[in-house]
Amino acid sequence: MNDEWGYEWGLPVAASSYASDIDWLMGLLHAVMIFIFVAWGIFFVYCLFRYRARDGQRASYHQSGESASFIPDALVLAFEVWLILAFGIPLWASIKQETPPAKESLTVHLIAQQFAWNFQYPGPDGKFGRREVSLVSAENAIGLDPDDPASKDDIITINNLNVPVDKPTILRMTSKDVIHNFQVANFRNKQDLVPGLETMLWFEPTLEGKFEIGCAQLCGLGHTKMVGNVLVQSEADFADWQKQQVAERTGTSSTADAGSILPGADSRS
Ligand SMILES: [Cu+2]
Repeated sequence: MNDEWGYEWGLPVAASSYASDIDWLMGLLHAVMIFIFVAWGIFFVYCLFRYRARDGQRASYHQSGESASFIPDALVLAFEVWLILAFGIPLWASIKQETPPAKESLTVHLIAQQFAWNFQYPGPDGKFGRREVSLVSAENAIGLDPDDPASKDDIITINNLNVPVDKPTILRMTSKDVIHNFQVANFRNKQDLVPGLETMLWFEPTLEGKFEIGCAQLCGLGHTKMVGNVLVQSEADFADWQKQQVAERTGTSSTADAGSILPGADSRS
């Protein structure tokens, strides 16, 4: 399984615009924690020898200098506050609050269920077909309304998310049953999908390739099987894929000249 997505020792290949910032923060945190661990370890061993029981001398259990004891704790505290204020909160805010504008992004709806990921693309008309709970069936997993004109060219995929490279993708997500969590480790992101709510996640892939989608919220017996693929394609390949999907969906080949789902992508041809 691991070969399929190219996992090796260490962190998975960083493949989104914010992945390297998160990796830098994780690296900093680990480096300082290793330093603190080693420094405390050396100090402990020193104390074991320095204050041990010897001939004619009892072991000393009590600290003599009161004032110096707070200094290491204060340094660790100062580091952690600095880490949170200088890096953690700004990075979190930039990912969570500075969503790319929808008109420059690909927007996809994601409806999770036990145990699959259903993706809905708006199609060339740029409009998402209406979804209706009462229409949900084995064949119509997301309850797409066939009478809605906007639904005619929608692309529906299961467990496969195709996205263009170097363009933001915005996922508008919900769940049909229980709480799931969309995660792509290569993008360094994660977001809950909650029944009755719409949650949002965005990412801008920086590498073409196939990456693993995993469910990061224990959601039932099939949880571990709830995996999918995100295929990051060049803009041209993505446009070809879209045309092919729309042609299959509408049963015509005349859609080749239809507009792209992707705003600003039509200049290619
Ligand atoms: Cu799940």
